[in-house]
Amino acid sequence: MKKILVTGALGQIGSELVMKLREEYGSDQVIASDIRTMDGDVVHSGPFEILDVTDDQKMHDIAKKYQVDTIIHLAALLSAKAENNPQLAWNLNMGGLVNALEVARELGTKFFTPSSIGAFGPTTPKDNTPQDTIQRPTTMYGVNKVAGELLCDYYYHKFGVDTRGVRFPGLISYVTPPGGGTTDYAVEIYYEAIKKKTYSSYIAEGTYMDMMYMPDAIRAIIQLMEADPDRLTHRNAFNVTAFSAAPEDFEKAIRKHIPEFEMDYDVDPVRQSIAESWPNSIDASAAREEWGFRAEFDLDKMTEDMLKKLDSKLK
Ligand code: AKB
Repeated sequence: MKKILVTGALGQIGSELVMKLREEYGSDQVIASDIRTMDGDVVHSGPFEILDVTDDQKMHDIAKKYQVDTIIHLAALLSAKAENNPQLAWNLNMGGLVNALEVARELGTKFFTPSSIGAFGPTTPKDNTPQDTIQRPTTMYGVNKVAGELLCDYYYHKFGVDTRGVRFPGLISYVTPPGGGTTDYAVEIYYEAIKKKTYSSYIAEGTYMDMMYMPDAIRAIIQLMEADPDRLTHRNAFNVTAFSAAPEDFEKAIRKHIPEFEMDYDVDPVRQSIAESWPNSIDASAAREEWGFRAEFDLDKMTEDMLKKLDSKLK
C-alpha cells in the first residue's frame, strides 16, 4: 500500500485507521473521505474529500486525482440501523460497495472492505463457528455482508482485483463511538461506568458475542493488506476475534476497577433478536494460519486501557 483512499473515514473504524495509516505511510499518502466533514476531527490532519459513496463518478474522480493504489471501503450502515431502514441499507451498503469495487477494477487498486459476524445466521453453528460454514443471515445487514463477501470474491476471480476482508466482531474503542450497531452496548458500558457508575444493558444476560479492541482491529486490516497473497487461500472474509463475552462479563471486568459499578437490563427486542442470530464465538484459525493474525487484547487488558483512556478523555 502506498496511496490509500479510505471511505467512511469519520466512522468508528475510519477515524482511528486513518491516523494509524498516516503514521505508517505518511500523511499525504492517505486520503480520508466521508459524506460530511467534522470540525476539529483528527482525520482533517491530511487530505480529505467529501464523498457520498453512492456517487460512483465522484469516487472514481477522487481515486484518479490522487492516483491511489488501495481503496479501504468502510462507509456502511450498521446492523440495528439497517434493520430499521432496510431499503436505505441495501442502497448504501450494496450500492457503495459495487461502486468502490468498480473503481478498484478500473484503476487496478487493491481493495479492503470489512464483513462482520453479522454475515452468519441462526442456522450457522453457534460455537467456534468455522471459517467456511452455513451463511443464511436473517437481517438486512447480514444479507448485505454475505452478498458483499461474494461480490468481493467475484471481483477477485473474474477481474483479478486484489480484494481482501475480515469478519469483524463487535469493535470497542474510546475514540469514536459506533452508531447503530448491535454490539454498541460493549462501548456504551464503559462511558456509563465512568460517568454514572451504572449501566442498563439492552442485550440480555448470557448473550455471548465476539468482541475486539480497536487497536487489534486496525492492526488486522493493515496486516491483512500487507500479507503475501500467495499465502491467502481465503480472501473474503476471514473470521477474526479477540474474545467472546456476554454483558455480565463486561460488568465483572469493570468492577475490578470500579467496585461500585452496577448493571441492570432493559432488553431491546430488535437488537436482542439480532444478537441471538449471531454466533457465540467464532474460530479465527484461518486468519492465524494464512497471515499470522493474533489479537493482543483480552477483555481484562482492554478494560484496563479503555477505562484509563476514557477517564482522561471525559475529564
Ligand atoms: C454491529 O453490531 O452491527 C457491528 C457488527 C458486529 O458488525 N458492530
